[in-house]
Amino acid sequence: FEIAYDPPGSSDSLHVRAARVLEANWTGRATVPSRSLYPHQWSWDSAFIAIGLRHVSPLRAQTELETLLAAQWADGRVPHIVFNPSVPLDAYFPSPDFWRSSTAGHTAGAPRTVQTSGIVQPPVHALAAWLVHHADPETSRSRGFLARVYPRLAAWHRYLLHRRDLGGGGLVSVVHPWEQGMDNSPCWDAPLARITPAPARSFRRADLDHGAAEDRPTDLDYGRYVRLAADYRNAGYADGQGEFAVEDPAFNALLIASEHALARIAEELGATGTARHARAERLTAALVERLWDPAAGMFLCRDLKGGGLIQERGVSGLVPLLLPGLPRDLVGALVRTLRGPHFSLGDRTRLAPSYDLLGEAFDPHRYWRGPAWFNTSWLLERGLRAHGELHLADALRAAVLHLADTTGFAEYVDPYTGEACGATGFGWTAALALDLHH
Ligand code: 9WN
Repeated sequence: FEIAYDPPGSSDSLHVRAARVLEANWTGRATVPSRSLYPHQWSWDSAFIAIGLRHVSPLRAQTELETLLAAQWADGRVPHIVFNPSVPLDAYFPSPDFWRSSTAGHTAGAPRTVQTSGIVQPPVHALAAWLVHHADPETSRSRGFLARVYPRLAAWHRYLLHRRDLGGGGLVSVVHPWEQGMDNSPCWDAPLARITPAPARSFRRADLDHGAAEDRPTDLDYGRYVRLAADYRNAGYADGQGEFAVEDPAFNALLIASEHALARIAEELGATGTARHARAERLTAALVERLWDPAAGMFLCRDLKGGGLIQERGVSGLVPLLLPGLPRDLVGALVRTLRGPHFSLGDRTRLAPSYDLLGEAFDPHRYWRGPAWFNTSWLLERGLRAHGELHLADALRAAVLHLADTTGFAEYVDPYTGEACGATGFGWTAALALDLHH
């Protein structure tokens, strides 16, 4: 008889095509986001990739996270890039000779055997470790996976909570737009405007060898990224001295979700998770207190240097929907905002745009200034489902699967047309489509 559906594993299914991307991007110890644009290991990419990879190879998913955590600094920070020594220096900018982790990062405890960047990315890792464990608890237990990663994840959270509470209100700050992961979001325009850009001739962008200039950040953005990173490096990667400090809703929401996951990991290891759950709850209260904007009906970023909430609507302000412990009325408001004119999910867009459709800076092709990304859609899908918004969650899931597959697993897409932008064969697009396919 005819098989009327497409089960995971059938020869030309999405499962197979997505798994092929992850296979092609696998280096033996980790998965690169893109063979062309991003030929090293990235921190939050690896966490998202592990979440999908667990359906193909739980062991590889565990290795992915362990490789990243092996590059952790003694102060607890998990670097945003772990460099692959066999990739030529000019393949990606900024390269290891810019970050100089083993010398400039000496005091902060950078590892000696691997080269890394000195900034961080959103802490999706404990959440990923917990989900990876669940895919195959037997292999995980036999390898002592959770016991191995737990102390490193705990030190990572400790670093963020102790060294990065720059506002003193309990939330974590990012000190560079690359740390938050949505590099050129209009949310950063105001805090970045105060930064004197490094001269364009002082560095060479490798991204323009692979990506269309109109899909990427501008040279002026890059000048400021370089200035901020160089200042941080020149201060020995010591925290609390830089000119840029922003409390971001997605970064903090991911920390909260990961703190809950870490509590569950502790419980699985026979300890108590009570203190961690309580901490996650306190962080949730701080998130609401410091970043919720009732008029916008969503969370906003707080600029610690310029003072106050940044009046730009980025998708990051919807990501806290992920938290099961969010007050009911805020959940309702977030869902209304997601469906309303600024994001128009299910109406004019099928995946949430990265930035306000009505915002002055909106650009449907330029990176984080409007295009829709698959990681944020995955986070919103999880959140909608957790809060019982099944109709919206189902539609978003279907859109992720369809657009990931038909674009060749694009890095991001035009939120109106679904046209592919950036790289194809992109790691987290393949991984998160795989996860939602299961
Ligand atoms: C800088 C790897 C990374 C993602 C980020 C995305 C982009 C890097 C870049 O690529 O940033 O870290 O060179 O533009 O913005 O979210 O982790 O995929």
